[in-house]
Amino acid sequence: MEPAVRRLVVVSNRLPAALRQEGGEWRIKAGGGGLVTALAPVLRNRGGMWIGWAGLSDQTAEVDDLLAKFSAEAGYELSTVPLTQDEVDGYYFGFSNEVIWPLFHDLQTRCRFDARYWRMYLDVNFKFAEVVARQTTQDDYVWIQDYHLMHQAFFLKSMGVKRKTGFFLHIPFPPPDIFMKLPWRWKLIQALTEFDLVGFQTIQDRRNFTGSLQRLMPEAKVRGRGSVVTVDMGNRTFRVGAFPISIDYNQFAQIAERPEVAREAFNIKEALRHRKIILGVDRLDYTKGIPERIRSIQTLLRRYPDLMGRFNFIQIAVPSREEVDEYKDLRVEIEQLVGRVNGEFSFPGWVPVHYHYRNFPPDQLVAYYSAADTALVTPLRDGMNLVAKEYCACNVTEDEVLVLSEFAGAAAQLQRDAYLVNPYDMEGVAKALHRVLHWDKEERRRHMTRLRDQVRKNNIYWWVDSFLQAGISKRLDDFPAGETMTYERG
Ligand code: ADQ
Repeated sequence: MEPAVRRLVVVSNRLPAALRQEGGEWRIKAGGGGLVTALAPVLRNRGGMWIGWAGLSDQTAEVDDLLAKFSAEAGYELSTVPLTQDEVDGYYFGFSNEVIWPLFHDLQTRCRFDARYWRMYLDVNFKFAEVVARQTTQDDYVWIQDYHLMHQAFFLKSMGVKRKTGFFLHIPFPPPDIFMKLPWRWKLIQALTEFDLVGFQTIQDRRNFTGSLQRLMPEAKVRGRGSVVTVDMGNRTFRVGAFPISIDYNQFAQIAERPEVAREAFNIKEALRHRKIILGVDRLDYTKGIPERIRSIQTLLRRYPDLMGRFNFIQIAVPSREEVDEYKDLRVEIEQLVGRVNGEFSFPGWVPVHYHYRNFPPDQLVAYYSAADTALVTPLRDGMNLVAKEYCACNVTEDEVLVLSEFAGAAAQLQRDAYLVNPYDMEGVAKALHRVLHWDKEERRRHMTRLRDQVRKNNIYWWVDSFLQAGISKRLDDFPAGETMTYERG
């Protein structure tokens, strides 16, 4: 029988709080992005803890106070791992974002394989592991998140610290031919075998991982079938599974049903004179395929001039990694493309592409999801893509269409009812858009109803349950919620 697990401890690069200075004063708010969206409801009021970096190289008492206040409101403990600027540069901007991020998204030509990055990545992982060792006990389940922290179990074990560990990779795992290009491939894959459970977004990612593992460590034998399998390393075993992450479906659907959000959605439609709306929503990142998407819109208008003036494409891009040159260049490229397409096709009273470069509050984002007739979710490669699922949850009228990249993890679950496209094939995307813009109500409803059913059933709580079940034979409800619990299970 499994020993009792007392607490759930999440470890990620960033704490789920974003700090910024305004007029000399620090302010704090809940962080954005897929990871926080997914995990904050899981820890709330269940006696959990979140360990991570606060996002600053110089943490003052004022910041500590803000974090303590945030923690009290969030309903779980926070524990910070302080990092210096050099550490952030080497481990975060360097190894995580210039090596692993592009490599794991199959974009190896963007990688900078710098040995200094690798050393700093190891140093910082060791530092994280020291905090994890100090802040946790053998009764905790330590759930490590994402590609920044792949060496946690390895360092905990090398310190002689026994913990039950699970690791979840939010981004894809590349095919063996691409993974093999990593100069530190053996050490990295060996470190992953030290977790008790390694989770991926899709079965294909899991296969890519076991494929690379068997090439590099031929003693590894994979046993079992289904979404979770066992890997036998000779002297020990660990488990590997596919756990497609999801969203809090009910929360999105409920926001979409609120009268003020429905009104805002109507206002958006009215401002665009009830033309069809095609929507893109992404972090501004080169994996999301935003330039290719805008070119697809250009192709759509060139091939089908009858569509002139009959739809608007709205691209919402949330600023991301703004300090990095590559991201600055991408922003310029997107802005130029928007200008070019609008310059080519606008006429009095109609501008085809609307572009917003900012963070949107949840209500406003949901209003856009509800107003849109078609979501165009076309990453070049994506671990999952929560936007695709959020869009379905918000379509309470079930009268909309999801056009989805076949290279998003979400395609594995949604392929039957999303219209799948290859984001590199701009003619193909244009054709797909032309076709779905002409779908009748019945066809739209048939597909959207099934998409929503799929996301509702396989929601974020299902994701947590399936991971915990595989990791420690427990479910989320086994970590009892306190009286102040503020949300309901979906
Ligand atoms: P991300 O790459 O951040 O996540 P995604 O899954 O699409 O990608 O999540 C983005 C989140 O940001 C969504 O929750 C969305 O609502 C929010 N967002 C986007 N634009 C916004 C805006 N302008 N204003 C406010 N919020 C906005 C990583 C992986 C993904 C994986 C997730 C979860 O890259 O593949 O799905 O983690 O595992």
